[in-house]
Amino acid sequence: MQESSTTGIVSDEQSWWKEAVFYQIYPRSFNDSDGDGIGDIPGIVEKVDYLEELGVDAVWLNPVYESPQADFGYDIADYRAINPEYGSMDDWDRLLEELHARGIKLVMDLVVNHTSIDHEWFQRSRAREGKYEDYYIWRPGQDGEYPNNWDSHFDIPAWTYDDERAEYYLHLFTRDQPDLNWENSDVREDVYDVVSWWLERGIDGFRLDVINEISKAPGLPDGDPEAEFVGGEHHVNGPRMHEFFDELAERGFGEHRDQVATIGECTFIDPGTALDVTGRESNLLDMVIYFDHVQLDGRDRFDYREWELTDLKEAMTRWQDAAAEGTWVALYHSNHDQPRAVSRFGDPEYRYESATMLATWLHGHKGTPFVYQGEEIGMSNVSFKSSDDLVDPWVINYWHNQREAGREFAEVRENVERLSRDNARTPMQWSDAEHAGFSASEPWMPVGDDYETVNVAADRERDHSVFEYYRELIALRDGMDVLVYGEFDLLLPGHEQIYAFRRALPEADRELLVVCNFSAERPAFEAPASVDVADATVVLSNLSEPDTDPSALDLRPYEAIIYEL
Ligand code: TEU
Repeated sequence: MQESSTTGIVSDEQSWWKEAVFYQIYPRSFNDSDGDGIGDIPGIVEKVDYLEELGVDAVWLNPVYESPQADFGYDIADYRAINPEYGSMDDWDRLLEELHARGIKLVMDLVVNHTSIDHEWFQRSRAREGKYEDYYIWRPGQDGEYPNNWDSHFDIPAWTYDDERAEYYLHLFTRDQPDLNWENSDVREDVYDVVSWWLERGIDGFRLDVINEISKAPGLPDGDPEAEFVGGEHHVNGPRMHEFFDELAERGFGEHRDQVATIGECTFIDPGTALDVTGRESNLLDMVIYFDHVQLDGRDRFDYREWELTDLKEAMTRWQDAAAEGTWVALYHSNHDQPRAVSRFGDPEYRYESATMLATWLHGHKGTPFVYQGEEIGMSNVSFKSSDDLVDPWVINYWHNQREAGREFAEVRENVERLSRDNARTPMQWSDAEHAGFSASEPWMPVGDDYETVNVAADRERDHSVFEYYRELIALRDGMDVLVYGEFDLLLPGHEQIYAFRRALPEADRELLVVCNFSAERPAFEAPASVDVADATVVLSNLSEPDTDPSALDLRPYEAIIYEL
């Protein structure tokens, strides 16, 4: 397994995936090698040296399987084939080889709550063919109405009527993503075969999409179809979840389970349930992707609301407490489903400062940091001039509902610009060349307006670049057990501008103090009496000439400093 870290004295059990920094690649928007405007696998291969230079240890690749792309790959038509737009299985083999040659691991996306309507299983199920008849969740309507009052995550009813079968099928996401019926053991066996098939190809793990939704509530359908629709939080953590998780771990992951990383995306999860699924009750997951900190601004309901820094502290600390109790968490402030962090938690006017402060803040917590493509150069949200600019099915549903309610696009534009997933999916900005160096032709999504100044090539020319700072921060984690395994202790919990905390690994006699200014102002930081700063030295800071004495700091806008105590 993993090379052990330098001090060798840690309280937690060591694992490569705890010590790693992951880089997330959204293939459609990363790098286009063949000039069709769509990113592809050979395009990723062209950039493996870039990943090595950045210093990441593992890649999480969003779905690259055959798919009609109704939800851009989260609607899978064939789990064992590569989407032709992205290349071939040979290209994928090459990618794995090139990453492994550089010591970088590869984690794939496992989407088995649902498939695409184009999947052969669904085609056979809708035709009631043999064992496939119950592969999905089919129900008759209730007097011409939906089978129950469940709403999908994407602002549409969770049921769609299929003319061929003359029944409704359940879909917790788009209409093109029917939910698999996990109650059926044939379905489960087929899923386990898919998992083993990929593990045998030598991958290093899976990120498991919405995995806590696979077990649906008992007695489905229930609920009054005429009652108001209820949302996604009602169909998570179902009654057979632990049983299915254990079976998947045993029969799907089998002998590979201990070597690979399993990262569970768990919607609406609480810390107690996270402890359960990371070992207390079932042993499928190594770590969870939780949502509290990315729902503060209303993103789960597509309805922007103001939030305060103390809300963020509470959301993160709940999960740091869970980490202390023995669960492990994925640390992220960005991904393909989230608006860009610089716009959301920082300030694009202070792009360098806020991008680097947010990186310090995130990587400073206990857990495994994930860097989403473009984050390492401080890419920010984009503007949507009209409804024609919307691409993601979720935001399109939201807009259609608003339009039906009589609203103009101008009235919802702010919500869309702040919260849309499209913000994260614009092409990676490699240079100031046409189409940001992403493609030789018009990309599938427009490039960000700022690509001429915000791009990899330009960033690397700068004295202080976001990219260079990420490199330093990622390198710092290597051999710094306190950053990986140290206890987390929030300081100044009530402060609305400063987010400060301590990390401590008493066994190794190491202690860090992390101070982050989340504002464009100059708040004063005063070290609490409980923190001994007498021997403090600066380990890393995002601005030059940081104050070497943390007992009383006059912080600059978006300044971040890590001290060793
Ligand atoms: O995301 C699940 C998802 O949509 C979450 O954002 C969650 O449902 C929401 O925050 C709750 O309101 C995963 C993938 O990351 C996403 O890209 C897919 O669209 C989705 O599953 C369906 O596969």
